[in-house]
Amino acid sequence: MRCKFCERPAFIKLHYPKMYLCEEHFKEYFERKVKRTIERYKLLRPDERILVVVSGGKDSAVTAYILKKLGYNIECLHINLGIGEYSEKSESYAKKQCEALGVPLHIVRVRELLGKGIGEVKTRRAVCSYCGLTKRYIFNKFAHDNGFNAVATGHNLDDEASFIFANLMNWNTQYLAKQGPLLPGEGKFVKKVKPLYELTEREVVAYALANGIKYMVEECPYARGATTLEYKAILNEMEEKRPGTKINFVKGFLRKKKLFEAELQEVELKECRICGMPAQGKKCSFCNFWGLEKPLEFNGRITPP
Ligand code: Q46
Ligand code: ZN
Ligand code: ZN
Repeated sequence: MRCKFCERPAFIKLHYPKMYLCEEHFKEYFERKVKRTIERYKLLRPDERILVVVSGGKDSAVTAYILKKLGYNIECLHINLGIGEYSEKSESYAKKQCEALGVPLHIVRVRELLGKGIGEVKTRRAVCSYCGLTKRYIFNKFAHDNGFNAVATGHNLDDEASFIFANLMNWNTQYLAKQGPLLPGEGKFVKKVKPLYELTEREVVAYALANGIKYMVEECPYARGATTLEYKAILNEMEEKRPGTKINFVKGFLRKKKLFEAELQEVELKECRICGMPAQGKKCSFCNFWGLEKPLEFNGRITPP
C-alpha cells in the first residue's frame, strides 16, 4: 500500500481516520496532533519551564522528544522506585533518552530518600496505591521547589480511556471530576499536562520506532494482573470492531465532565506541618504514609546536561 499523501510505501495503517501513511507523513500527523492537543486544551505557553516525568518507557520518552522538538523549554525527572532490577533498567533507559535529547535529567531515588523502595514497606495499602501517592508527591514537590511552571506526563489515549472506564464502573465520581488533559495549578500544586492525550498507544509505539527512540519494554512487576489492563483489553476489542470508540468515549466524557464536578466536595486545604505542602489534616498523605518528621529537600540538579 502507498501513503495517502505521496508515492512512498505505507509505514502504518491508521484505523481512525482510516488511512495509510508513510513514515514522514506519519511523523507529521503525530506532531500536528500533539500541537493541536496543546492548543485546544491550552496546556502550555511557549515561555513556560516544563518538567517531563520520564520513566524509561515509551510514552514519557515520546513526550520529552516531541516537546523538545516543538521548541518547549524542558527538563526531565526520573523517579527510581527501588523495585529491584526493573528500576535499575528504567533509570538507565531514562538516562540514555535524555542524553540523546540533550536535556537535563534529575534523578530522585526513593530508597535513598525514604529508606525503603516501593514494595518493601509493610502496610495494608496496595503497592500501586502508595506508589502513585509517592510519585505524585515527588514530582509535584520537585517541580514546585525548583520553579517549574508545569509537569508533563506521558499518559496516552488508551490510559485515559481505561481510567475513565474503570472509574465509571466503580462510580468514583471524585476521581472523574479531576480527570482530563489539564489539571490547572493551584497554590503549591503545579499544573499537570498530558500532551499525548489524544494519541493511541499504537501510534506512540510507531512514533518511537519512526524516530529511533529506545525505551524500556518490560512492565513493572506490580502491573501484572492490574484491573486497568483488563479494561484496556476490553476497549481494544471494541476499538477493533468500531474504530474511534476510544477517542469518542474520552471526548464524550470531557463534554459531560461538569456532571461529575458538581459532586466534588469542597475540602479546605491546610499546610502540612512537616513539609508545608497542601494537606487535608495536620500532615499531608505523603509525610503521613512515610512517617516523616522533616521535609524532603530536592533542590539542585542531580545529573548535569
Ligand atoms: S503504580 Fe504500580 Fe505502576 Fe508503581 S508499583 Fe509499578 S505498576 S510503577 S504505573
Ligand atoms: Zn507520505
Ligand atoms: Zn507533608
